[in-house]
Amino acid sequence: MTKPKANDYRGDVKPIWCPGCGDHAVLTAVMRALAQLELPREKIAVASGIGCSSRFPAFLKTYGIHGIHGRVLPLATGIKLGSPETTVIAVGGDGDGFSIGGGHIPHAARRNVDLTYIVMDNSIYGMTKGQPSPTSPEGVVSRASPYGTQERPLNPLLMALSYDVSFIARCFSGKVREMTEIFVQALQHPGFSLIQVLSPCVTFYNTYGHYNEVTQPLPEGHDPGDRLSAIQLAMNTETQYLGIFYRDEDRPTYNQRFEAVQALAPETTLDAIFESLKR
Ligand SMILES: Cc1ncc(C[n+]2csc(CCOP(=O)(O)OP(=O)(O)O)c2C)c(N)n1
Ligand code: SF4
Ligand SMILES: [Mg+2]
Repeated sequence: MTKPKANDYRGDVKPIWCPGCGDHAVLTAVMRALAQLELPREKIAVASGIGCSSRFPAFLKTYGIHGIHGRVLPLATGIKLGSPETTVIAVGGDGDGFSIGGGHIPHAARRNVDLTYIVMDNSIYGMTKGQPSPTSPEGVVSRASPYGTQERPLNPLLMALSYDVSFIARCFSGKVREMTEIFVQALQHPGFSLIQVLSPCVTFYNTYGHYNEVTQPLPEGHDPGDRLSAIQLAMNTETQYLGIFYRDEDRPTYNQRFEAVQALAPETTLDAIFESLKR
């Protein structure tokens, strides 16, 4: 079999994102990472919520499902439990993942479902034309906040670190090579990985210039096994570090736990269960 190329994973539907949208770079990095890992297309499923970023599965030639707003993690969890051999990628935006869907992250984390969750964080609701999102900085002026937002932004990495997600990283759409490398590692991680991609919305909140200034690689020598150090680095909001903040590979995945339970549970049938309920 010949080695796959990134383009082999490209779908027939052309991305409808605005020219310059950071999500184009994320798509390129995902296709390159899948090719690098030589994953067969029929063994990949990509699930999403709703938003510009959530249109992602349509642009790939893999299995995919464009789900409902905020429910990408339950959807992806179900796919992984039902089809353990499949590599499952969950994608979506900051609104989808941290606002309406925020309540699902701690549960995916404590289950350690073997998923790669890529959040394209543009700090705005792109699809609905530019309302502030949970990661919009204080004071952002938008159509829905003409006097500036009056809320403090959420820090997604600190949140993930406190939920004890087992793989946590941050990338920037302006750095595709580095992003590809992180996706490769996240896809290989046995457990739940959450990657925050700073992915600017050029139409409603263009942050390329800002991120070019404030992003830099994690300090050399950072030990991803050191959660406290990861917390300290994530607390730095002046400098937005890029790279793998935290990684713990010594935990069972949800599928492994299920297999163990299945081995313990007696063989039974639905008929037998209904019979026992009659008694
Ligand atoms: C239950 C529900 N509530 C609200 C909406 C409207 N809606 C669609 S996309 C979206 C936000 C999208 O923002 P984000 O997830 O950050 O994605 P982006 O478009 O920025 O990539 C909202 C509020 C919806 N589709 N469904
Ligand atoms: S509106 Fe923003 S997030 Fe949506 S496609 Fe355009 S640039 Fe991307
Ligand atoms: Mg958004």
